[in-house]
Amino acid sequence: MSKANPHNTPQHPWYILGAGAIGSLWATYGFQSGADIRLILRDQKAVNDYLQHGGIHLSIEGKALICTAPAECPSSLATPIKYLLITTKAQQTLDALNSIKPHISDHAVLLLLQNGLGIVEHIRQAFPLATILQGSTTEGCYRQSAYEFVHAGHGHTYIGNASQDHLQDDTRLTEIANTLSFPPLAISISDNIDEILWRKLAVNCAINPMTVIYNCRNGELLTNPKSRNHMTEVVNEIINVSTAMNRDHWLTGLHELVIDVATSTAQNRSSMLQDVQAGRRTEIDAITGYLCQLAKKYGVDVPINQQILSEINRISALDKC
Ligand code: KPL
Repeated sequence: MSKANPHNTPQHPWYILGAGAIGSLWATYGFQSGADIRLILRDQKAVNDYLQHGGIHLSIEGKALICTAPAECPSSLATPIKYLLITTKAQQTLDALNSIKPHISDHAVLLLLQNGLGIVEHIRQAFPLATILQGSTTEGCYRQSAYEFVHAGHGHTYIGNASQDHLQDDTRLTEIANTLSFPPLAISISDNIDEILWRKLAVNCAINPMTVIYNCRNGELLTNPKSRNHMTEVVNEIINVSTAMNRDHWLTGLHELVIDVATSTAQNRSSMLQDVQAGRRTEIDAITGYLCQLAKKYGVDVPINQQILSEINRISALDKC
């Protein structure tokens, strides 16, 4: 029996592209609250594994929640996609979107919820009529095994119009936010999502690659004087880039923010450290790489971040040997 949908739902299901930690978090709470959620997995093998595993298992404070939402792969998709939540890793996004492009309606709503920046410009070119939204979340969720996740900490999520995009009015945005606010996940709309994403990028530049270089948890970056100094240098360069872009006011208190995030996530292994340890490609190009591209465009020297970019690429290449 299908569950009643208490949400102010769109007429069409929400498809979720990417069953990593954040995609699985949304899929599970959405499924549990009766929303029409469909997962898009990489291929038929992934769909079979998902079915064999009995769906996604999410544990939260000792309770286990299960999501058995329908899962499809690019070759089995039938219905046109009107609402798509994109939670793939930044570097996988374009390939994943291209694999389902024929199924995406011209005027679809595409909401990106992932670390890193620079992808939206490519998506806009490929889907010129779509409404492209971006989001940022502080929900803490990590993967234990293929379809097992832990919702480790509650956070908040903001969404907003990607800059220069077809502007959605606030009512429509609120409606979209409501259709994805599956308790306990809460989404608010922001009229300056670019600022939120820029601050998040800065925090990710200052923490994620450093945990790989120093091979440590987030909190240990602060207790080791060498890594702490190194982080300060990274942050100073980010502020210089922001100043050249007239965005310095977006980074007020950045040094303190980085310390707060490293303190409140002290026990975490950053997503980049987890990627390196699992032999996966990292998001460095969409994080430090994107910062370095902007630095070049605005004529700002960022030697420390350049060095970090090379170092992470070197470490990732070694892993593949
Ligand atoms: O976003 C993160 C990540 O690991 O990607 C932080 C904030 C650094 C928490 O671990």
